[in-house]
Amino acid sequence: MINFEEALKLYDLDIYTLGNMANEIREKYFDKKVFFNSNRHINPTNECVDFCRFCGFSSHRKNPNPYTRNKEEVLKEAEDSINNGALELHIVGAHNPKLNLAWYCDVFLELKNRFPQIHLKALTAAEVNYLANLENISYKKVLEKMAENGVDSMPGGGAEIFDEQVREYVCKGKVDSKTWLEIHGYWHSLGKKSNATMLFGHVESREHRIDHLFRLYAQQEKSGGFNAFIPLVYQKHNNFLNVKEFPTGQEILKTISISRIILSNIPHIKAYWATLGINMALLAQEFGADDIDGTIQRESIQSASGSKSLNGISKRELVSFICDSGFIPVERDSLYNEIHTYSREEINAIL
Ligand code: V47
Repeated sequence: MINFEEALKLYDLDIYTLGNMANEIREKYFDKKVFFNSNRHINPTNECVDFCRFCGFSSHRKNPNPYTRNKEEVLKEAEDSINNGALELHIVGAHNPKLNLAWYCDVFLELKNRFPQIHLKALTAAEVNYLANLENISYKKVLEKMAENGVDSMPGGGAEIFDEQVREYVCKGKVDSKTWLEIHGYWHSLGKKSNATMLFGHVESREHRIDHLFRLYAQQEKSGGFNAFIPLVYQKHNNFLNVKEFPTGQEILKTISISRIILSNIPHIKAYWATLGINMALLAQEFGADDIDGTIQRESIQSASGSKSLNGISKRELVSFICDSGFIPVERDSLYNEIHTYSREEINAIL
């Protein structure tokens, strides 16, 4: 394992040298495969008691359209998504006292009863922490209830940047870094998997990113349940972070490559196309990433701040883009079991 200074120095390498180092690792494990899944994002509410400066999704002065769905509306949305081919529901929202733990558990249980085959990926560690405070119970209790009521895995949201000073500025009041990591650790101890994110390209420095990666590495050594790391590129519109300088393409690719090198104990690096754009997400596959996320169907968080991901992407398009970029599209389930590998002939036939 390299130390902090050595990790930081990786940024000084030229993009090709660094990219090759990361690509060697991704090819050793996954050759030319690019993983994706058939998923659907469902966001039951955008009414949030917390205030994150980077967020354009929650209802506030710049996005004055508050909504809170009822259970039937969420179930209907889920049913439509499943009819459209979703194998995973990614359910996250805002910190809203109208939707308590009992409400979420009721929805999860009903979803599992009606659609037992579906994988439920739900509630970020930030939401878990919020619900624990709302109910005046421990986060452990919240996680146990989620598991009892059918949640299969947890998404990686809410990590933002672990450095306490940056965190205080960008998302004051949200789950603290130590608790975010502990929540994932306890979830892993229940035999469950989760992901981890990092929001970058705003007010943080390279040092803050390396620190974030090192904290994740250390947690993974302890609890081992992270499947994927997802470096999310900050989208600038419709929020309250007054950022003037954005990361260059090279800085983004270097950050992805460095993630692959440092996080040797996390199997997958996801280049989330909703924050990178599809072309950059494909290019990132040559710089250490091996996953691109999925069809999504509807994306409300990043698109609220400017990304072009509102209506997801069709499976046909996704597999043909992956194949045209010289890679092998592999549809996976939510736990990275391979479902189907697409050949060029098959893709030509469905286009
Ligand atoms: O934690 C909010 C981010 C995250 C902005 O686990 C923004 O597979 C960019 O975590 N620009 C939620 N990002 C999304 C998330 C996620 C997405 C896809 C897959 C998985 C997974 C997890 O969205 C939040 C926050 O960091 N976010 N605002 C913005 N302006």
